[in-house]
Amino acid sequence: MLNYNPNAEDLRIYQIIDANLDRAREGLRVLEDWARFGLGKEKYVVRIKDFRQILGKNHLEVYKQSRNHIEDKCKGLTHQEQINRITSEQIISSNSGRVQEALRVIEEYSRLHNYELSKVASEIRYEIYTIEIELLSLSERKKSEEILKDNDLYVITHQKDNLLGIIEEILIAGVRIIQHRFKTGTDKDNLQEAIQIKNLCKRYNSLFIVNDRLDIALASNADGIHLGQDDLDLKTARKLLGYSKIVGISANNEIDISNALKDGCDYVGIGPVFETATKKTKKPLGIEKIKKLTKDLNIPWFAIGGIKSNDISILKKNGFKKVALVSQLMNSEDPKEDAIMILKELSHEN
Ligand code: TZP
Ligand code: MG
Repeated sequence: MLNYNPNAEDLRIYQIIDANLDRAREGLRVLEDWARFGLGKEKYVVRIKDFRQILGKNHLEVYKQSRNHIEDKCKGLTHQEQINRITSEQIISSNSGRVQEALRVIEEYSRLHNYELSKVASEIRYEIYTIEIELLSLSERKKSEEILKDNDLYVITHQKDNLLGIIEEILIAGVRIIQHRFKTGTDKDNLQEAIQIKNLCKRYNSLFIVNDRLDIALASNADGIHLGQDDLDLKTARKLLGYSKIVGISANNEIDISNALKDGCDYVGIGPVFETATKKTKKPLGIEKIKKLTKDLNIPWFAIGGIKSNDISILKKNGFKKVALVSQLMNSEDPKEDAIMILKELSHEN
């Protein structure tokens, strides 16, 4: 039972609870502000705010009063780790940890005299374990979304002998989105190659996306997957990949695009714009049709199919801002110089 006329031992316990309620609420506020300003995720803001308010209601006067009785000799102590914290991920992790620890302390010390508070602390602690993972995943995805938004050239691989060398040249040129696409070969070899490309992309702060194969995407820790209409459906892919990865969809008509948007895809590839030997069976859509399809599209979209360097200016004149290329760069004599030139063309105001 709560003692409104606390003795020295009660006061020590109440002081622990007082300090940890403050600690938990401060940590929650840090998480809430990241969910709000960093991620724009209202769902998490509402949940975290609710936890802060529950803890606030349980922050009784007797707990607050206890801090006047005993001096805290460790006030103001900091740890080197606090000074080293720089990235938003580190801030989320350390503050989730802070909330979890504080709630555990409250849970233990209030169990005997305030069972209700102990129970609430335990319930919120469990929720924070999940929220921490989800906020971290969403932050990772947000970074990928920004790369997709800020970059206009998306390069897709072809199976080649010197693929790693070509990709590195393209990355050196400044391309920040690479999709690994393979239709033959053993899973073992394809996975090994995917891991090597992933490592290269990481070195150049670039997105690494795997075509078709969710297992290879997962095993190579790709940043996302690209799926066609006959591949695994978007919802299943999202469920298996989690919140941290991006999912791109190939679409060539209104229905595919609206389904992809409804299911929450991160970008779309639309085409073929022109005839292409890379996908011989697909009939080209042409520029006008793609203009119609993308009129109201408000997620990143990449025109794909048969695009050569000298098509970029006409595509730009028609409002196409982003393109995806396979053969133009994979079969180039000088992939680095070609990529630099295409990037320059894409960046021209039009
Ligand atoms: N999807 C639509 S067209 C296409 C894909 C994968 C192939 C594009 O290749 P290329 O060589 O750039 O025409
Ligand atoms: Mg496919």
